[in-house]
Amino acid sequence: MLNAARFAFLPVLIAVACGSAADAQTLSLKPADGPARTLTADEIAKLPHVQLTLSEHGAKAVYDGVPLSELTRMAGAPQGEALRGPALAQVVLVSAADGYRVALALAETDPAMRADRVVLADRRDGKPLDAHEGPFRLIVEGDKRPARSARNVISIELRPLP
Ligand SMILES: Nc1nc2c(c(=O)[nH]1)N[C@H]1C(S)=C(S)[C@@H](COP(=O)(O)O)O[C@H]1N2
Ligand SMILES: [Mo]
Repeated sequence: MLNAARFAFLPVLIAVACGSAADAQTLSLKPADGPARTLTADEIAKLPHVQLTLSEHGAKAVYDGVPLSELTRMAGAPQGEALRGPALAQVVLVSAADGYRVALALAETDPAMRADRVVLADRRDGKPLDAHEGPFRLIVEGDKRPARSARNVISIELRPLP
């Protein structure tokens, strides 16, 4: 009886573990003012994507991802011709599950400003990113070292400098 009671907890434990794994498949998108919104991996998969081929340690990997400009636009950031003046001092702060953070200038992420693309990748070689780097990874095209390529990205915030 005691053993049966103990095993009765197993499905509960499994459900809790799966629940928290599902919660991690989301991204918090925070405008410069106003509340953050949460995007699921499914919602991100439906946004426009671009493809980048990266060579890491000699091996090639093809990443698919959403241009960061698409996400900053959804968060109300100015783009293109409107990205001038005080907007040039806006920062895009990308944070990862382990506390790793990468700051970019908003203008760096704008395809009307720079040829090198900045992307939130959600697929690698056609498959969803694994637990080591996913579900979302920042890719900064043209970087000579992958230090800004934050793995396990959980939030993107617009931060106007005071
Ligand atoms: N979340 C997170 N992303 C990170 C890091 C980190 O410590 N945490 N390290 C960075 C550094 S310095 C490098 S070189 C690459 C290493 O990526 P890899 O583990 O896929 O080789 O991840 C980058 N992204
Ligand atoms: Mo690194």
